[in-house]
Amino acid sequence: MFYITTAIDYPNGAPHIGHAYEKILTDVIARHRRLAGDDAYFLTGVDQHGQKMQQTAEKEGVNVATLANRNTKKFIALWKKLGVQYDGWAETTADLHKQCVQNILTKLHDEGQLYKKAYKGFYSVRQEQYLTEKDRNEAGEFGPEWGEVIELEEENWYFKLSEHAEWLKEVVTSGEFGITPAFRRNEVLNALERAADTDLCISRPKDRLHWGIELPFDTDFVTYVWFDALINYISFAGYEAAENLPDFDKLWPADLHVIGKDILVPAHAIYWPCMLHAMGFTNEQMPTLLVHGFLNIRGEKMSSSLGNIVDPDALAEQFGAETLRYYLVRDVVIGKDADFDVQRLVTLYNTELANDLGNLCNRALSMSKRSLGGIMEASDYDDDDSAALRKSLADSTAAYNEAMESYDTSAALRALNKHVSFCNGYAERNKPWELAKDETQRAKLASVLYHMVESCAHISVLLSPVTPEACAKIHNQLRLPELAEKKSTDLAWGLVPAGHEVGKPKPVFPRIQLEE
Ligand code: ME8
Repeated sequence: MFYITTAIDYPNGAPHIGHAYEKILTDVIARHRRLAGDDAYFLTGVDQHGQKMQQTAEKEGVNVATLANRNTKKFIALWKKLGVQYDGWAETTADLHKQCVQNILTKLHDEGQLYKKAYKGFYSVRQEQYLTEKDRNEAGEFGPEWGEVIELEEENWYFKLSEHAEWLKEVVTSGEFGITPAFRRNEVLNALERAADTDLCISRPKDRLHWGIELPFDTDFVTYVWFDALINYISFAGYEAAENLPDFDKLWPADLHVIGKDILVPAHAIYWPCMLHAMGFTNEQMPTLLVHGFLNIRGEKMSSSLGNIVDPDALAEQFGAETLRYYLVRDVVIGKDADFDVQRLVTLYNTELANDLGNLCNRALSMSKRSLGGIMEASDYDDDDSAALRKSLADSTAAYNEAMESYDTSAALRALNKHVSFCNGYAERNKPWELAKDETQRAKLASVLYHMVESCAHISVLLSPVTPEACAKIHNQLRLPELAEKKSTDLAWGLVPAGHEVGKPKPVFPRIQLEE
């Protein structure tokens, strides 16, 4: 089973375009795994506890549970609208999750992995963590990335993270704890050099933060939000659970935790593997991380203070959910930052979907209807250009599969578009509309149209993880709904049977006209 998760989002507002990118990327990868013949289990959800949630609730003057529930609904509604089809939904206020976190804390406490100590120091309210001297910048200050920094003195519980640092270095270096893209691994190794001697504060006194999971062995404290949140990946996968949950042994280790670059270090690359190691997970049971970049706005970070937050719900309303899906996984190169650009969204859609693929499907079907009565004939006619088309399809399919294996959705979609462009060039060169006027060219006409229609069938299967609804429409127009059941490994030439009657074309990708 291919077990894939995303980060769980803070529902302290409405979901933004960065949240949407991550969920869509993960959905596309999960759908592609299924297309490639795997079983896949996709878990996502919301991270409802923590100081950020408590602060937002205080600012808005609402109960924090009410805030969490209200905003969680916005996330669920958006994922439905965007076709993000998850199998499991993780809400950290769920009883089963709280129970799992408390069981783990009890076990670690019993085994001497946790200790209590008093600490006085600087604390970043934004990052919800204590700062050390190493966190000061060259000017000797705590930089703006830490937000408001206050001085605190309090007793807390600590996890002996430093005891696992050597081990972590080994598994990062050996690749047993996988981090992709590979350049991110160095970032982790560098961070480990800096942080190897510090333990992790895993509690917050209740008089400061009440919105969290109570420590089972010291009820004056709640659990630090990251310690709670990371556990979602196992609690909702059935770890040590009696409830009606997935079979943990079938899911774990996670094949992929899809996360943004800001939560790689220290949370996912340091805390999480060390927590798993302390719980007794072996090297073979370590998950793999897929780290994506950030979506920025004109080179700037998206933030409510800059007022430049892009709302994916409004974009889906205006341009369609699948237009947004296509744009995000086509334009953003995995691992890299990208600038969100609505003009580019429209251009990519109009060029690659409306003009290239839409045009190919339309002309292939309408000409087949008009000149062959919609019946795809087995024709003996062949020539170099048709052989080149078949080679182009084979090459594009291979490039698509290879790119998708490394989660490079952008390269995969470029590979598909290359074949679509070839097909449109093939139509221009072979002019089926001219061939149809000459009875002696009947065999060539049938062959040319077959090559075009067959290409539409292949492309509509390969593109289906990204634009599932549009591809289902193409399958229906081809009158081949069974294409939805095809695996990428079944895509040999001849998906369209000889003698098959195709349906009428109806534009699947209408052009977007942007008003000035
Ligand atoms: O970090 N572009 O929640 P979150 C791309 N609750 N991705 C972005 C982004 C942007 N502009 N902004 C945020 C949290 N993200 C924790 C996670 S996991 C156990 C707990 C990504 O709502 C970010 O990198 O701040 C993260 O992967 C996800 O959105 C949720 O961010």
